[in-house]
Amino acid sequence: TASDIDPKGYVVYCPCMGRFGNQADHFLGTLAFAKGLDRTLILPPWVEYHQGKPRSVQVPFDRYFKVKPLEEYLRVITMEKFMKELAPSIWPVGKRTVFCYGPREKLNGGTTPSCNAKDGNPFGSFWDTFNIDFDASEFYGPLFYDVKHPQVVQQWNEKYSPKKFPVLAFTGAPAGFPVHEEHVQLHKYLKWSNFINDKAERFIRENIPNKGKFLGIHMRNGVDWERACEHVGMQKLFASPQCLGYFNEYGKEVTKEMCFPSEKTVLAQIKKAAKTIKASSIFVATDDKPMLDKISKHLKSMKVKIVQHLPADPHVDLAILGKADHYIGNCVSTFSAFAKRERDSTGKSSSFWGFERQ
Ligand code: GFB
Repeated sequence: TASDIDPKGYVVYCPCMGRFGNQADHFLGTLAFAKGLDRTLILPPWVEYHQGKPRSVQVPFDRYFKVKPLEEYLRVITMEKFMKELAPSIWPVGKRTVFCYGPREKLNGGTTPSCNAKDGNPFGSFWDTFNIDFDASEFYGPLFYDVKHPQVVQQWNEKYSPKKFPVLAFTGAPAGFPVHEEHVQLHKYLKWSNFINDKAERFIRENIPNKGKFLGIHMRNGVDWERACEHVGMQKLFASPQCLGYFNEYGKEVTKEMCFPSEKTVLAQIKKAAKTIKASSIFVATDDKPMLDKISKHLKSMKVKIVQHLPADPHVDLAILGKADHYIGNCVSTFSAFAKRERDSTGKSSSFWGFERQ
């Protein structure tokens, strides 16, 4: 009904960059952006890349997270609900403008400057999920997302009033990457859905002895990561500010051991942490090599059970990592960073491979 429409307008975007961890970083920044403009945030689905599928798969936001806790921070609506109930009146076909900083080059030529918002994967499949075509492009540059400054908010509202532009639809997240320092704490509004949480709890109940503590570890060790870690030596790489600080106040560069720690380092840190917390089990999450035998051999003098959740489910892995008594993650991975933020928000301890804050 019309009374449901937010006169202050809406923000929506395509989580078009990276996989879950990257998208979560962007999501936190976008929360702050929508809040700054005092608009309702339309919760976009998560974009996934499934093997054998040429186009991305869109998973409704609320399959993984509860909507209600977010409402404590700002007004939100799922994209499914918005498109079904409100778009026909507030954002009808024929009146859909897409926003980008500046024109984006069309993959196969094209002459008029445009956001080309649906060009390529996942861009096309994302908007197609809701049968959205754009009628116009709007280049918002040199405006930027830093709406913590009141004058920036004013500029956005003057240029794009909610009356003229009820929906600001962005080709990509209106947020920085990695997540800005002041937005890290917004993670507390991200609460796993019952669907994910129940799976995590069942796994723990059935596989992790309830006597003694459990250590959760995330090992990012696939070939894509090995390649990404060729860029070590830089001041910043993906999520590295979570360790080095946003101004490199805790370390001047990303090292190989932080990004792609040696087996020796990994095994030694697991043993040390397991001893310190008196772990009776170790939960292993990884995109590739779980090293179960190696870990078990290295810890053979201790009585610990080593478990992994199979088949692989990244969200359940993260939810389990969030519940561990201690956690070791990767400084550079945004997937690791997700678990670290969740644990910070609930007061749980974490450490990192190959890095210690002095
Ligand atoms: O989440 P993500 O953006 O984090 O991408 P990074 C890594 C993906 O790998 C996850 C899978 O979304 C999962 O699908 N994955 C990683 C895992 N660790 C685990 C795990 O412990 N368990 C399971 N089940 N799955 C960035 C990418 O990854 O890496 C960038 O997003 C780029 O686009 C860069 O490719 C090299 O920050 O780790």
